[in-house]
Amino acid sequence: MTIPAALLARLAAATRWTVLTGAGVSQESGVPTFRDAQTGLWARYRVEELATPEAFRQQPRLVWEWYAWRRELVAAAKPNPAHVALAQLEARVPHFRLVTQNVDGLHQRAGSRRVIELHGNITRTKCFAEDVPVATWPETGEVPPRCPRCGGPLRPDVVWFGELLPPAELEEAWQASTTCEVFLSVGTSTVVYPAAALPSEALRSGATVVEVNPTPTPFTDQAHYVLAGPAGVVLPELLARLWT
Ligand code: BV8
Repeated sequence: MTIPAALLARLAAATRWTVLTGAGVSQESGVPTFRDAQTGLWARYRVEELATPEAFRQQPRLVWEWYAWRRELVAAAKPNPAHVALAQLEARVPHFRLVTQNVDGLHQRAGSRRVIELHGNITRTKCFAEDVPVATWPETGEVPPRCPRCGGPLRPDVVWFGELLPPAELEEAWQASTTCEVFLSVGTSTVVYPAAALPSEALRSGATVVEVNPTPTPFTDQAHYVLAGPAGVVLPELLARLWT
């Protein structure tokens, strides 16, 4: 992987980094990306058809079981060198912000201490009616299980299409994107808004913007640098070139 000397110099001098990650960062952990075609049981559904409140209202059992399947897959997955490199970056860079679209919690399992989760976390559950977290519930065999307080159906604590992002996390991500010196957009197809607007916001605010992705995205032409490789290879290489 050739990393331009000018980029290495810029990164070495920067004390304020913001990194935005997408499903590509977890791809090398065996977690399928959204661009990957759905497999097996879910092959006939598109993500946009399942990850919506309407889908849950119409087919609560199907949507709950899709997330239960993804939760098991994520629980069995291990953080990969990309997640580890980002945790190491957090320890080395004075002002480091990690913003993720991922809901798999692998950044935290790799040691990242501060993760801005724009789209929630699949390991957390909340009440569909009250929109408040629910940690435990009586296992009655009913699917989806019911909220112990109001009896309404439980749902995963993630942001579905057509739902607003958590305001605090979105504001923090916006701040992190408009005040950083360098912005890395890693493993995202840059198509889902408002998260997909963050790289452009960083560019507009004067940051040096780097895209890390093996394939081009709608943002590729605007990035200052493109490191066209898997995050699990590029990010450890970047650290090795900066700090050895
Ligand atoms: C919102 C959590 C305001 C759930 C996700 C019409 C009606 C309603 C809304 C809209 C509409 N039209 C547009 C919208 C807005 C909509 C949107 O942007 N839609 C898109 C499809 C056009 N956005 C929303 O609805 C958002 N809310 O706008 O609220 C509102 C409210 C009402 C009405 C209007 C507006 C909410 C969006 C959040 C949805 N939730 N996830 C769950 O996970 O189940 S989105 C999900 O997909 C991800 O979180 C991520 O954000 C998104 C894209 O996924 P990526 O992470 O980018 O992954 P992807 O698979 O796409 O790409 C992987 C990339 O990795 C590829 O580029 C690949 O090349 C690369 N890669 C592969 N391997 C590697 C790699 N890179 C590095 N290393 C590797 N090894």
